[in-house]
Amino acid sequence: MAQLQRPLFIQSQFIRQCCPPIARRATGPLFVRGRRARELHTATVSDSDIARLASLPLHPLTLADLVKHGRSSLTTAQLLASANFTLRILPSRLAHRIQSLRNLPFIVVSNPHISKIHSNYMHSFSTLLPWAEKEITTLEDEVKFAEVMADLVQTHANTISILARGFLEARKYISPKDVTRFLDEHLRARIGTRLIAEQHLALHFSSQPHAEIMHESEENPGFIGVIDTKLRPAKIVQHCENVVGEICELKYGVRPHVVINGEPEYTFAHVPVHLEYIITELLKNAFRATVESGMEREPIEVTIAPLPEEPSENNGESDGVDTRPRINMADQGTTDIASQRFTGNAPSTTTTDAQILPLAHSTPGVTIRIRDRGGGISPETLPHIWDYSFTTYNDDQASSTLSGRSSSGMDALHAMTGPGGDGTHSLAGLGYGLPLGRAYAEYFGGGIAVQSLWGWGTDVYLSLRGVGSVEEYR
Ligand code: ADP
Ligand code: K
Ligand code: MG
Repeated sequence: MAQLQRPLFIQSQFIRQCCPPIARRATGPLFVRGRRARELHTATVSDSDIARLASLPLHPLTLADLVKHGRSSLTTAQLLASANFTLRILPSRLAHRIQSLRNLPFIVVSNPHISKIHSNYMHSFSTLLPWAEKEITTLEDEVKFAEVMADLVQTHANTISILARGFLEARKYISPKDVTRFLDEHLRARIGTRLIAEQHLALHFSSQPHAEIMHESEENPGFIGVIDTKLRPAKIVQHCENVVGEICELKYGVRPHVVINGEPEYTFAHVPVHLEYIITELLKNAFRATVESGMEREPIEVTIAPLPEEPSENNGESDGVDTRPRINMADQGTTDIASQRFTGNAPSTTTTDAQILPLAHSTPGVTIRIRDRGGGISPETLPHIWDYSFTTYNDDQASSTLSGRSSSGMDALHAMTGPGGDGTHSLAGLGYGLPLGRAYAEYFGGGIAVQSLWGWGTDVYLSLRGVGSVEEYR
C-alpha cells in the first residue's frame, strides 16, 4: 500500500507546482470530510422541486462564463457575481442528474452503489435548495455558499469507482450499450458541474485575505481559477510518464520510455487536470500494450502538433482548401480531428461573450499523437473499446482494480484534482480510460481517435482546442 501511494504523492506534488490554487483548496479547512456536511443548512427535497428544476433548460456554459469573473485582481462584486452565476446553474443540473438516475431500470437503481450515487445527488440538491432563487449579496453569504460548493465537490469525489462497481454488479439487468449511454451523459454532465463548482472555489480561495494572490503571480502565472492560460502539454506528458512509469514498474518490473517530439514548447489555454487525466489514461494503455507484447525497448512516441490558426472569417473552408489535419481511419472513416465536436444531448447556443474572450493564448489548439509498438488492437476488440467497463484486462486484475482502492486522505486530494476521481494507481481494468478520456477531450471541442495497426501498434490522436478559442461548451 505504501508503495502504491507513491505515484499519487508525486502527483500531488506536481499539482502543488502546477495548480497552486487547487492544492491550497484541497488542504484547507473546508475539506475536513464530513464535518462541514453536518453544519450545512439543508432543505427537505420534494419530487416537485426536482421536477421543477429539471424542467429548466441546461444553461449553455461558455468559457467566458468561467473566466470572466476571475480576470486580473478579483473584486468583491466579481466574486459575488461568480457565486450568483454558479448558483443559477447548479440546482437544475443536479435535478437533471437525479431524474436521469431515476429513469434507470428500478433493479439497477436499487443496487447499493448506484443508490449511493442517487443519495449523494439528493444530499447536494438539499444543500443547494435553500439557496435556489436567492441572490448572494454579502461576503458572509458567499463564504457559506463556498462551503456548499466544497461539500458538493467532496461528496462526489469517488463517483467513478462507485458507479463502476454498481454497473458491474448490475450488468445482468442492463446492456453495455445502455450503460455507456447513461454514463456518457452522466459523466459529461459531471465534468461541467465540477468545473463550475471548482472554478468558483478557486476564485473564492484566491479572494481570501491570507491567500497568496493567484492571478498572474510569479508562483502561478497564467492561471484563471482552474484554467491555465499557458499550459504546456509536453510538461503534462513528462509528469504523466513518471506517474504511469512508476505504476508500470510496480506491476511488470519494467517500463518503456517516452520520446516527445513535435513542438514541446507549445502552450495553450486549457484545464490542466483534464489534460492530465486524459494523457495518463492514454499512456497507461500504451505502456500496458508495449510491455505485454514484450516491446518495452521500443519508445512510446508522443508528438505535439499545434493546429494551424483558423482564418477567423471563413473558417478556412470557403476557398475549398481545408488545411486542418485529417486522419484517414480504416475502421472509422475519415475523421477531421481538428473539428471533431461533441454532439451530445444538450442543445447549446452560441454566446458572443466567448467569441471575444481576450485570453492571452487563444490559439486554436493542438493534436497530440501517442504512438506505441504494442501490437495494436485486435479486430474483435476494436468495436468495444469505447464502451464503459469494456476491458481486455483479465477478470482478476479488473476486480482487484476496483477492490484495491483506498479511501485515504490522498484520495480526497486526488479526487479534487484528478477529474476522473480515482482508480489512478492501477494500469488498467476499469475500462473507463478511453470513453471517459474522450468525454474530457470533447468537452472543450476536442476529440480522441484511435488508429490500430493490428500486429504492429497503435496511434492515438488526442485533439484539444485552446479553451480561449471555443465558442461554447455544456
Ligand atoms: P482499460 O485500460 O481499463 O482496459 P480502456 O478504455 O482504457 O480500458 O481501454 C479499453 C481496451 O482497449 C483495453 O483493455 C485494450 O484492450 C484496448 N486498448 C486501448 N489502448 C490500447 C493500445 N494502445 N494498444 C492496445 N490495446 C489498447
Ligand atoms: K473501455
Ligand atoms: Mg486504459
